[in-house]
Amino acid sequence: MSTLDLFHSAAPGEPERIGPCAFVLHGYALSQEQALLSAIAGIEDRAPFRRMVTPGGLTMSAALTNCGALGWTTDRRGYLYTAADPDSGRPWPDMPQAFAMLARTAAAAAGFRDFEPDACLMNRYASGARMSLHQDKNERDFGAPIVSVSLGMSATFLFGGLARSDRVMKLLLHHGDVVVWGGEDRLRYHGVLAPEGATHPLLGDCRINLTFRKAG
Ligand code: MD3
Ligand code: FE
Repeated sequence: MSTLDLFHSAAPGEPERIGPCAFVLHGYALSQEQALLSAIAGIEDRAPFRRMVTPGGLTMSAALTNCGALGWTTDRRGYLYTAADPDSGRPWPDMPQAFAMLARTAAAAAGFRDFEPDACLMNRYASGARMSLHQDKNERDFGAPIVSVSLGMSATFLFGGLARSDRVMKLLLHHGDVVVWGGEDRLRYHGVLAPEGATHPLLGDCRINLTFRKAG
C-alpha cells in the first residue's frame, strides 16, 4: 500500500489511522467552531499570542499562547511548562469547557479513554509561518496522548519517525480536523509547513492549532 492509500483508507466519519497509535478525525471540531473561536478570543484578551525566542536565540515564526493549569514557554534555560504567563505574571487563562470536552471526546473516539489535559498550547500561523521538525518531550508523562485541533487555513503536516533523519510523510490538515497521537507515535518527529490555499472565512489569512497535553 502506498503512503497516499493509507490516508484514504477510512470510511466517512471513521477515525483515519495514520500510524499504529495515531488517528485523524476529519472535521471532528466543525460543529464546535463558534464556541472554539469565541473561547480563543477570550483567552487572547488575557494572554495575547506572542512570538517566542528559542534558547538558541531564534524567534519562532508561529505566535503562541496557552490556557489551562500549565503553559509551554521558553526562557534562557530552555523549554518548560509554567503555571504563570511570563509576560503578565498571572496564571494562564482557564481551559474553557468546550476545549476540555472536545479534547476528551476526540481522544476517546481514537481509543484513548479518560484523557484529562492540563495544558493547551495554542499556535497561530500567519502566512509564511511554519514549525520545523521537532519532538514534544517537555511533558512529564508520555503515556497520555496529544490531541491537536486545526482551525482556519489549511496546512501540510509533516510526520516522521523516532529519528530526525527518518522519512517524513505529509498530510494536509483542514479547518476542523482533529489529530490524536499516542503510544508509540507520541514521540515521533513532526512539523508543519506554512498555511496554504484559500484564506478562511472566519479566521482570515491564518491558521490556529490547539494542542492538548497532559504536561504535569
Ligand atoms: C505528533 N504543533 O505545538 S500539531 C506543537 O500544527 C506542534 O501547530 C503543530 O507541533 C501545529 O508542538 C502540530 C500536531 C501534533 C502535536 C504534537 C505531536 C502532532 C504530534 C506530538 C507527537 C507526535
Ligand atoms: Fe510539536
